[in-house]
Amino acid sequence: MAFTLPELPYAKDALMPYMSAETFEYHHGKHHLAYVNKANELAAGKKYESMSLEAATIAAKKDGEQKLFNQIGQIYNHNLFWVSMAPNGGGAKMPGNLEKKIREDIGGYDALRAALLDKGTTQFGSGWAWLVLDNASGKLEVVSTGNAETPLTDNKTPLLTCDVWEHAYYIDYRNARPKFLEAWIDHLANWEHAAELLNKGPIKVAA
Ligand code: MN3
Repeated sequence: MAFTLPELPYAKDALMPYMSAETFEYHHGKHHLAYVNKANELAAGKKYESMSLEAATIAAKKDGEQKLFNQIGQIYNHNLFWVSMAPNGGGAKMPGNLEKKIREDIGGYDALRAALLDKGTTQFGSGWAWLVLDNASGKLEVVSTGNAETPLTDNKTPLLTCDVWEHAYYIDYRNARPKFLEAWIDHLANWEHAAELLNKGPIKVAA
């Protein structure tokens, strides 16, 4: 079994009222688990089984293994999503290194918040909103990706991500994606974790 479902770093009801235990039961316990099971099925006997998750994501993309990439990319994206949230997260208070870098590269917290809201809201259909470090320029950027796509395959280091597939918010917010995004940024975003990833610098993935 190459790919595994990680434990949540908090109890399923720890993010209430902004994300319910029921959402976690479906999103982590069924959707994410299904990606893991399908990835293991598709990767069986192939080189991807013995790679790190990051390397397998990049390799599947590069090899044009789209079916496999969809599953592995979703595992990578969800793994980051769970740790991109924390009880009592969100808001403008964040570690100094991240706050300073956001001020320099994006123009400050208000601009970051507006950009995440915009990217998450305007991503048509399923996808993700991200705060990333561009490995080439060394600057922070806010981007969106569709379906299972991840900035990891575009020479960027993901620091924080918000899932904007309907399954991420339909139980708690119904069709109101902007309300979900606002609550996510104001009350859930795990800036501490993003700051730790920023401290580590550009992600290095062995080919
Ligand atoms: Mn999801």
